[in-house]
Amino acid sequence: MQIGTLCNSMQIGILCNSMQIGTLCNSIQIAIDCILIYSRYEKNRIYTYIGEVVVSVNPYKTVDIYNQTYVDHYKGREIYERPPHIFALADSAYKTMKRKSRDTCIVISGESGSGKTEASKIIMRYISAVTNVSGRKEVERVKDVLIKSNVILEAFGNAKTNRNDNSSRFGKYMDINFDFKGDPIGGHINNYLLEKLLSGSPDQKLEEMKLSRNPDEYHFIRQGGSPKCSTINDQSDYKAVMGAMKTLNFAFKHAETLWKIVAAVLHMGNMEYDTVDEVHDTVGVRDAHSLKNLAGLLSVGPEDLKKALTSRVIAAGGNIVNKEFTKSEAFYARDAFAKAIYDRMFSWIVTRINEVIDPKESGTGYIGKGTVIGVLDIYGFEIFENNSFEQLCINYCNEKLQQLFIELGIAWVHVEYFNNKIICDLIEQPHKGILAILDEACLNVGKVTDEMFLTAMTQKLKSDRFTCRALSPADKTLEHNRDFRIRHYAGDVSYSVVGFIDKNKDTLFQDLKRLLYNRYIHTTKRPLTAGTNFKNSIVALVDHLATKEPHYVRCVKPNDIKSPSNFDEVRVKHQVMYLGLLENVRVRRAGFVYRAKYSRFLDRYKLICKSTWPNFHGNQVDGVKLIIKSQGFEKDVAYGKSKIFIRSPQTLFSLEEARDKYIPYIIVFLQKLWRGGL
Ligand code: AOV
Ligand code: MG
Repeated sequence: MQIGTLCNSMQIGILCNSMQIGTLCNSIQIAIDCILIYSRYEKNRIYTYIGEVVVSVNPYKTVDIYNQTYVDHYKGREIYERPPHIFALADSAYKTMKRKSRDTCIVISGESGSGKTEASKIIMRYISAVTNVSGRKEVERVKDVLIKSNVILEAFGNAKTNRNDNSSRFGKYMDINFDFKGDPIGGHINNYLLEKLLSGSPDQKLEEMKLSRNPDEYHFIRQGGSPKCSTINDQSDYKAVMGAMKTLNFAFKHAETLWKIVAAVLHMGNMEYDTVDEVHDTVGVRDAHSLKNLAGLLSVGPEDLKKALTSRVIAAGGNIVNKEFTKSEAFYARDAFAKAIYDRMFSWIVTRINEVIDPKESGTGYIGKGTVIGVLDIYGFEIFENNSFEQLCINYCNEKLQQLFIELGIAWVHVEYFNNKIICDLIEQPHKGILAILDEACLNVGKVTDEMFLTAMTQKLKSDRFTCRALSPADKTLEHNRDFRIRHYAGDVSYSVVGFIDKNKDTLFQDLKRLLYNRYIHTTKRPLTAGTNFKNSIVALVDHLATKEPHYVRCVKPNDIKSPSNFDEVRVKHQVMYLGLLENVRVRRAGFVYRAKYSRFLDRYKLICKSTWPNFHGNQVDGVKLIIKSQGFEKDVAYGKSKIFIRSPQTLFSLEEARDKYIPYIIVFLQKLWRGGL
């Protein structure tokens, strides 16, 4: 606490002093935040408040802090009344939603393996534990379905990676809908950017699917290097998934189809090609047997499949001709095809789950959507040794979220902060931004190389946040004619353009589509690129979040060795920086724990002040000022354009208490009014 006070004054210092002192103070602030996080982590206290944000450090061990005693401890309490805990944040989001009938959301970010998905599950379980006190059967069913839907999504959407044994390869946003009593009645899921797969099913299934138990036999699984994983029990997980599918009413034949598709994708990865014509560099499928297997799983003819995998139909000079693939084209088509099948399957699963959890289907009889708590579990900022298109998308998404965080927090008060908008514009602006330039490069299939795209960016982008040039001859972070660098809020990131065009195009060759859909698709409309699709979904997400009252969880990974007893200070410092906690600190220095629109504040507290009760006819700000004055809190508030800001939680508690005190009188007042006594 003392350190905090010391730094308060330092932090204020940097806002008015020179940049250099600012940078120095930034690192002092980061160091102090790290000390604070560490001193709690050391005592097994994995949660810390930094400003309004809950920082969660992955304990990499079971900590017994989520049982019923803890639930009771946090249920219905004000956030600052109890030690920092994710339950306090979940309860705060829930209370706001219930008390104020306001939609709220919880944004969870952090790097891979930092504990985001676990945090989102803990929040879901907490909400499940504190709702449905009257024990309605339909509500219990809704809760069960919501929790089980997660099991299915994880089964198909998670994979073992170097950094996390159970890594979500998709970003997930889930709305939970509540009725007026505050009980869950359904939900809705959106997913963003899915990557790849791994699975574990019993022998009989494998036999049917013509699959082997040894994961090393599959090219796609082998890619990861280490498919076996001590922390994951495939057999029991498989049972849990099948159980979850049953709860969600997946028809048996649908579940079968899903496993078939997984099998097909694995088989597809094993497809090999031999050169059949050296001169024209054309290929044939090496193994007729696996081709037959795959055709069987996809329910298409082997000959048709072979044709689609080794050639494609193109329009040339008004004629339709069959053009054979070169070997590299064939491999590319194979992988694109497998990826697209998997991606579509995952989208199908999400659609199906959404049908089941739709509030209209809940059986609770509740009409409408009620109020909502949204939970966002999304990858945080990524800086690797080699950064590519995926990192650009992820980092762009984080810039957008950070911008929203800043806008919702301090739009009205002057605090010097990193302006994310400049970077968002650099990436997303129509016609001028990086994604637009990339889309343009993708229009000329086969003619524009990644390197030409890089040149186009250099010519068109005029921003000091973007460069293709190394800082000095000694600067090895930027390879000439291959890399570009962006100055993100969280730091500088160099991206390699290799593969950008292919990844952005991400289109399935038309013949493969035709084969699967069994009909001709008219190709007049160009499909949207991966980058544009991602941008559109993130813009929609941010717009959606902006309508809600936000709560933030920032997850921190204490070390890279999944150890429960190792706190790597350098790694944690980086994360404190990337997670935007510093900006959050600046918002905190401005120092307000609560904000509300004038109209809302007036409605809620007008009853505690004689001059505003029962109706105040003047300007809303004046009404709010009268209420504040009547309680003597003038020094603890600030007035923004459309909102009032309150500095300390105590003020808020006192306002609430006063309100509770007056409510019985109001009821008597209203009763008299109804009886005509007034
Ligand atoms: P992520 O969601 O942030 O990574 P997870 O939530 O999957 O990370 O956490 C990774 C692993 O850390 C889990 O499987 C647990 O073993 C452990 N863990 C995390 N939080 C806790 C906790 N509160 N208590 C106990 N163990 C925990 V990624 O999806 O890879 O971005 O892509
Ligand atoms: Mg995850």
